[in-house]
Amino acid sequence: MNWLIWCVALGILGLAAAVGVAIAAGLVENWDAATSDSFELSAPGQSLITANASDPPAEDGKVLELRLAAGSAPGPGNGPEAQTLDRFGYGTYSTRLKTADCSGQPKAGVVTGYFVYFNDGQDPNGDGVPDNVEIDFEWLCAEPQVVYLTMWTDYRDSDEAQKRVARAINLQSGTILFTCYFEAFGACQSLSGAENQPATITAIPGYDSSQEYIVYGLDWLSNGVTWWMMDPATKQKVILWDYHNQERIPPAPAYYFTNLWHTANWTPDGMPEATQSPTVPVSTWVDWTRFEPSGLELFLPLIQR
Ligand SMILES: [Ca+2]
Ligand SMILES: [Ca+2]
Repeated sequence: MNWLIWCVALGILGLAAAVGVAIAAGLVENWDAATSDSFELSAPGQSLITANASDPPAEDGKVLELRLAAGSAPGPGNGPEAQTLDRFGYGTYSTRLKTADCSGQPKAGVVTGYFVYFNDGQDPNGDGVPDNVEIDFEWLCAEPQVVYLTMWTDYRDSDEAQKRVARAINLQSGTILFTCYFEAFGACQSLSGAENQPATITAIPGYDSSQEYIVYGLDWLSNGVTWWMMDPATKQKVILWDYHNQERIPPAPAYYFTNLWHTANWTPDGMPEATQSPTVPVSTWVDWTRFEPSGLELFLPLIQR
């Protein structure tokens, strides 16, 4: 490395120190203790969230259990949730989890969410809609063979103004259900080219997110976001969506979440009645949760409170 590069690197470190942020060292949470140094755990009402719960299929036998109470009201604010104390930026996020099992109640409306999120109502990108930093994995318990992948740059709750891209995949059949850009709920603008890769997905026979622990992850960089998982049978990485279009990738650090909640209005295609609150408690199980900052992008493995 020549002296000029050293000067630039030292300048960046100095700037980071000057504005009161630190270079993130990464995060590994195995959920093998009653409390976490990295996450705040919350569970309103009769719901529960319990770290260091025992479950033999976990790699270390210990998990985080998010238990959504029977009769829970709709909305993510009414379910158990793990949220980091710090914000994280570009890098690789991964988890090993098992989603809620509603097989005893086919019309239950329950979402398991694994995602990053930050929205303070400000509009740094200046498009008139508050910036919404959010990249999601989500599963509906009424269709545990389908994974929903979503990325937002802007959202306003009052009128649902939004800019987001989303893809849904039935992994059991290897069917991409949609790959779209949205400026309103339900208004799909189909994506193509670099925003629609891979264009086909190979089936994972028997895939059911609620029946076994599976590793899921996403790589968040300024010019691309890749959602992936590990095939539980072959142990090979499966690329679910390798998305490229820089203007639709959120550029600011975000909090890191896993949650479980009742939805009364988001239903699988062809299952409009899957809106019931659970009649018995249902749980999502998390073996571990990790973040590894990108080695390529100096500026955004920043953490901020
Ligand atoms: Ca905006
Ligand atoms: Ca564990």
